[in-house]
Amino acid sequence: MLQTAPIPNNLEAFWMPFSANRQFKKAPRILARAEGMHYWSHDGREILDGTAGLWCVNAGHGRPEIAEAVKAQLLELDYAPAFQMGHPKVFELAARLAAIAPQGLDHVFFTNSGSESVDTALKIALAYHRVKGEGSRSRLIGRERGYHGVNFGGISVGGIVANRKHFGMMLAGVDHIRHTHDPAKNAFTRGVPEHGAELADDLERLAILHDPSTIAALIVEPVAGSTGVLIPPKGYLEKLRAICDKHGILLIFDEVITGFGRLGTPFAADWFGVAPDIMTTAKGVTNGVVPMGAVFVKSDIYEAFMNGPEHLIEFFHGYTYSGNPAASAAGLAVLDVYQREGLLTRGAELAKHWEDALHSLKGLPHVVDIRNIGLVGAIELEPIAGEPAKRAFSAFVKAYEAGILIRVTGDIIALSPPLIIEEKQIDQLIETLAGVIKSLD
Ligand code: PXG
Repeated sequence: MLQTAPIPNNLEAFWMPFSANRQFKKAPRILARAEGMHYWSHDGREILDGTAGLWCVNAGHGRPEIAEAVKAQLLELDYAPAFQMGHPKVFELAARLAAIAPQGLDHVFFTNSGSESVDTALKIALAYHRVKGEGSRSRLIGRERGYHGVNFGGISVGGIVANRKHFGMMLAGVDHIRHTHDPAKNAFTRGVPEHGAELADDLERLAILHDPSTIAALIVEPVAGSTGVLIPPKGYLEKLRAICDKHGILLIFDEVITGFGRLGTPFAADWFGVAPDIMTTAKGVTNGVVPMGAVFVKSDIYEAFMNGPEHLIEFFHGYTYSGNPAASAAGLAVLDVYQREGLLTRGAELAKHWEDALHSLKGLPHVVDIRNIGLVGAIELEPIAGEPAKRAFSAFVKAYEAGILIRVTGDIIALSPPLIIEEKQIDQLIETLAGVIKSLD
């Protein structure tokens, strides 16, 4: 099979998303092929995938079962209108997803991405209160450093400054609780940090400030991913749940990254034993191969919409491609793989080896913190004075040259390999990364 690919003659027309376009186009990193734990670069080098693509290829690359299911579906029924019509696989997929979801989350609304899942969840929350006769609940609360995709709802509740500052006023009536990162107390913690559960009280403060009767929902990532892996302190999510319950605020977990086995349980809600009212997912639902997102809601939320004349649409929302046949077929085949190979809990078996390997990097130059949970890890580097993000970006480029794919955000290296990774591949990833870190200026 083809192991190399030509660099396209014209790199100019494509405006690359979330990329340093000029740097890339001077020294392109083109991927030619992928299989299992590896990519192959355009010039035929094997690259160990330390990030499951972009946190999505949980079952590893090039799975023939998934490709064949999508091909068969496209030949049988390529597209079915998503509104007022259905096709078998979307119902089957929703039922199978509901069966593995945390308890009570037994209805599924399909989207095409994490960003759409988030905006869908926010709209469900607002509309839910309205259909229940509590239309005054129109405020949405997010958290500093949160990442909830790039659509207007998501950046409004999100807390990553660079993703917000260019885009005007966004949604009105949004506020944010504080983030949970406290390196002074928690640096180099293995797993869940001890300190910081009281940060959840910030929600109580906002509830008092705005009056609880104006607040529709709180959205948080159970483990913040994109901002550089922030693991919630012990007892923190439980406290958020309790405050939401006290005030009738819906709790939305954004599990776009943590869903589908990333922490060693099917969802982060399972890991922490805290159940949200709404849960957003994408990425791993199809192993990243066909765009799809899924929003899970509790029965009483779904049922609240099921009133009024039966011929009328209950929720004025949906996408042309919501639950489209190819994505649904991919989702079903992916669930088969996850279940056959035990991948939704495999991370738990590897977590200790992963943790030990990551923390072996402590003491290397510039390393100021290491964090881990399940099969997620982060290594925070001291920034170069006056040049934030440069040291980690250089680590990313050098790592790629050394044959490993890592992600960087600011000066934090994030790792989230496919859940099929073997212990010796964890060792290879971390040993190569150690060499890269030692070589940094
Ligand atoms: N919510 C969360 C928690 C996410 O992590 C989204 C929503 C948006 O998903 P879409 O499918 O619209 O991109 C995400 C996406 C990274 C990285 O390296 C993270 C994401 C996407 C790309 C890169 O941290 N998360």
